[in-house]
Amino acid sequence: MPDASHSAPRRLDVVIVGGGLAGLYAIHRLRRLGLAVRAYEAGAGIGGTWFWNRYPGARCDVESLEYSYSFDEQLQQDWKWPERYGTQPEILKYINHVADRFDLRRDVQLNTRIKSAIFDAQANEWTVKTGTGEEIRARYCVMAAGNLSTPRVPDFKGLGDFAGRWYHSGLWPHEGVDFSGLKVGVIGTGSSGVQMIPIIARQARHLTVFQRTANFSLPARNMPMPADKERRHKAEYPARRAAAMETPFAIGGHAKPTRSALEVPENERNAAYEDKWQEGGSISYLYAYTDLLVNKASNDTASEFVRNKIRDIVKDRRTAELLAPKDHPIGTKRLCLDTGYYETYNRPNVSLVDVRSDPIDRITPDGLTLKSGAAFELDALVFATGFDAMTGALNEIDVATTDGANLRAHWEGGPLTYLGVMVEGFPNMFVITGPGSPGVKTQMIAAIEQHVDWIAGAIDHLHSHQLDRIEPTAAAERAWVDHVNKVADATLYPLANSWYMGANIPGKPRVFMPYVGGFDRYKKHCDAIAARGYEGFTLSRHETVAA
Ligand code: NA7
Repeated sequence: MPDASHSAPRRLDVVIVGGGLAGLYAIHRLRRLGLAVRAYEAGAGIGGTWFWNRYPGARCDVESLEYSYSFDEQLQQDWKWPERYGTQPEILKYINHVADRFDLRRDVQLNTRIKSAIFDAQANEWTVKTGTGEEIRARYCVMAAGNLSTPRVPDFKGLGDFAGRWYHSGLWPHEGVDFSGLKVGVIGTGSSGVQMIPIIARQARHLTVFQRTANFSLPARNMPMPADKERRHKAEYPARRAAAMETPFAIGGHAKPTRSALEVPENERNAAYEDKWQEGGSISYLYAYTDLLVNKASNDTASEFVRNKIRDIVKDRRTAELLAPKDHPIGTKRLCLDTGYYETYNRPNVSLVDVRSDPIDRITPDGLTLKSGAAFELDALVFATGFDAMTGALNEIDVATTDGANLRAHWEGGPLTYLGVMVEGFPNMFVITGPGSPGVKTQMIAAIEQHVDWIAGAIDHLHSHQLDRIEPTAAAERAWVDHVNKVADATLYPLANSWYMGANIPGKPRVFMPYVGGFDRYKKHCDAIAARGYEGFTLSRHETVAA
């Protein structure tokens, strides 16, 4: 790597951290304001999540006709999704196509990790430094660093001594991994584990799954894209996108529920769940009734239906009971979508080990041992153990100001933001789908477009009013955080120990991070705030000092 520490700093209007779906759209949208922009991406390629997560079976859990950019009608008409749900290679191909089509690559710098971002209050500009010492100065800083981009390998003793190969789902080798003939261990049964386990099971000599928490999973019912479905969807694309904006998950095509699960007789309710189970997809299931995410008794009916499905599918009684989640209501952790997940446990070469009752004690040269002393011989070990979600990427960067603010300190008790988009004390820094935003609870690309469009609107407003600084007030930030908590507390979400809560990272503050009041409500609120002249923000003009 060249040492760029002595060259003159590059000057931009907007420095963007991250070259995934959010960073790329930010380049496109902010360029249209005539701004000089550039994105810095740690990976050797663009695509963020879809660049890194190359584990077997990696696939989006939102249907591909929905999970795509909406900003260009011709793009959405031209692109052909071969399957109901996009695979990782297919989505990465799409992202690369978008980058070429809109000439985005000239403003992306790859293999560049941002180490610090310091706001100079006097000069009214951000100075961002890369891992090689390169310096970039810009009026605005857009953090598009991702919510699930800081892979986490638990701090197990002895990992350095393991004689086999080990992998993390989010850092998967580009050349792939051949597990043929190997004794493989997978730790973790979240979305990544649930997607990879059926595929690894077909390759491995033996697969041992180490499960701490059983997760609910529904059949994806993936299939080749039906031509008539694609035709119908594309004929109505703009209207469908607009309709999605009016839903809580920013996903269209599902009839709005009208009744509580408890208003319906049991046989009728189970028939409705059966229809959703056969249809496949998580939104459809959780949208069966109005109150599945707010009323425990209603949720119990939906949870029990899936537990019974697991008991029907998995032949070994003990394994079935271990796989049937009982410690959280369905939907309060990310609901997984699978292809043959539960069926995999009927294979003779697959075994399930409960590491909740008997936790992993240490990794050994030839496998791992549990606290009880039980030992497992393994040739390869896969960590599907998730990410330091939502705050991990920003906490890895030294974000501070010359006025003495420091983001890690500001977020010590849990992340504080206004609208999930800005942070008090950090002027002109925008976060895409950060904590306090509904992003991770929605069709992410819709949320990304909404956030970036809102930010573009705010910058445009500043410029047209001869202003150059925007920052939320402490009161507005406090009120938003309180609102996010209040909304979450009225739901069942806090009942689960999830990454939404920071519960997967030992020592991380337990704060419910996403806004779960619905994308529709959030978007209207953001629009109203802008229409009222950016209520809750201080907008000002600063005499800039030439550097
Ligand atoms: P997740 O959903 O965070 O899942 C991680 C899994 O790893 C989960 O089952 C964890 O159990 C398990 N885990 C984590 N640490 C340990 C230790 N120390 N011992 C045993 N098991 C452990 O990550 P994914 O990558 O699957 O999915 C992330 C998101 O990507 C997903 O929500 C979608 O939005 C796409 P736990 O539940 O914490 O007990």
